[in-house]
Amino acid sequence: MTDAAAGAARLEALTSWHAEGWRGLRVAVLGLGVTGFAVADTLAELGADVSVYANARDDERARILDVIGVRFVVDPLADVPAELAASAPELIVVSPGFRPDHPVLRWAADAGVPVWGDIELAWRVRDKVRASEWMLVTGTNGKTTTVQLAATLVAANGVRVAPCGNIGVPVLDAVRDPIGYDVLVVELSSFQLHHLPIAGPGAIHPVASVCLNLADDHLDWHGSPEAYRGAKAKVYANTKLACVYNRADDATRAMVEDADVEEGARAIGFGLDSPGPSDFGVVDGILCDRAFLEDRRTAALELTTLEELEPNGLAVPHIVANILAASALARSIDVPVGAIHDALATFRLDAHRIESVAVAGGIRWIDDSKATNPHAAEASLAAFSPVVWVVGGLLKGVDADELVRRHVPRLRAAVVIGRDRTALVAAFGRHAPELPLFEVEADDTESVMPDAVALAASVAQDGDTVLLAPAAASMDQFADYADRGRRFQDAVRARLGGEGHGRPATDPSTGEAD
Ligand code: UMA
Repeated sequence: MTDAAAGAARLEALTSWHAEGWRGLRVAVLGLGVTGFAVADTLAELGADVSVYANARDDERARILDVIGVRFVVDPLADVPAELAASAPELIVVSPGFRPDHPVLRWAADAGVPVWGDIELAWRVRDKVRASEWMLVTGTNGKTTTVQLAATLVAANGVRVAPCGNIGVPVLDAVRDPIGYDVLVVELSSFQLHHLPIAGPGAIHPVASVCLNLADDHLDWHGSPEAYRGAKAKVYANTKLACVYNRADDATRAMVEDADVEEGARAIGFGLDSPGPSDFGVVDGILCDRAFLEDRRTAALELTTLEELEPNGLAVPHIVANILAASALARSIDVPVGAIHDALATFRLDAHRIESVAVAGGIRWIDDSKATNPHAAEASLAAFSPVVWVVGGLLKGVDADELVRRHVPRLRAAVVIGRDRTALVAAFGRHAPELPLFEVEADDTESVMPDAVALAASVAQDGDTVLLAPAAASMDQFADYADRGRRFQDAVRARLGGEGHGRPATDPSTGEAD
């Protein structure tokens, strides 16, 4: 056997926490964020010979790596570090933020060094405590809300379940939980999916899976819409019971049709219209399961109603779509509809997701800072009218022109934030030359939101919604979307003083799903 063949055979056999081959395996880990740290810690525990490479130092993590015997190299990573090449790694485990055309990944491809993501590693070692079933959730928008919903619904049936993945908790941390879980609901970003194999020992076999929707995002990372779509489509590979897709988004249906799934897996559609047999949907304000019941040709099961969802701010169309998708995942593993109904009654959305900040003088102020791409802003805009729209930030190579064009009729005015506002201002110029348009020229983090809020207040009228739905990432002016949302809320409260009061932001009568 050649060295390469022996190396491949060794990695092939690494399908269990308890496999012999981890010991002494030379692994290079790329990145020392949340992922890189969990990967290095896991591999050290498995007895591998681990080196971590990152372009910035993290003192706290570096100190712990030192204690657990992991080498840490800080290097700009503009090219392949000499130390990495010289160490001849048998495996590279890459953090999701590294672009596929990164020099180290190109070098690995040329040198024949296998590259895994953290998700593949987690799948291979999932039997550390007890092998749980995995549910996979991806999509351009609504992933995190759907993961939280699905985990809440599954837990309502007395099952030990963890939401994890791109949501912020590495899957490796869930896998190494001392008690273990029956079910993991895993949020997968397109970056994580890109690195996942769909066949062979590293390929996930989920019990159920969903791609919630597909719109252009992260094109700078993937290189093309096709590559982004291809990554998302991997979510359905090898699904055992239910491939859940969005009836209003043909791209997700096509992904299911093209997927290689396990014998007996079903395609389950969700949407805001009436469900067919094998679907989840809405009839006369009632959310229904018409998939997981014997007599689905003639009957449906009631999950909850829009009226019951309304007081908690959950009756907004795109959240209803997320609820239907999460219910489909939960029903695929036999969570009773009664348990779903009761769990939904107490579910709350996270901060900065169409969060109502205040209502004052007939104007409501909504923080949807989490709308970090045009598709998310679309769903948010569709739920309100008339709108003073606070928009802008880092567009990540995505074109917002169409979004602006479609929503002009519902706009009272637009307030453009962000360091580079050229593309958005040009889009408004093309599609709404008459619309009052304000640019926030201040560029220091402190002033952006107070200025934006003052401009919005100067134009908003009784009955309007001032909506922060930036359609863009935040990092040009803020630490992250939460920082951006917090600063918006602070600015609104500072301006209104004691005047405003929060209340759930829902208007189920308007808009469309994502
Ligand atoms: N690094 C380099 N060079 C690079 C890129 C990164 O050296 O070219 C190093 C950094 O110095 C740092 C580390 O890599 O040491 C950071 O790695 P990372 O960017 O992969 O981030 P993590 O901290 O590991 O967090 C990742 C996800 N981040 C990204 O995909 C960018 C987190 O999603 C996720 O919660 C976490 O793993 C756990 O799974 C965040 C995200 O923004 C929230 N995701 C995108 C999204 O949701 O749209 C995809």
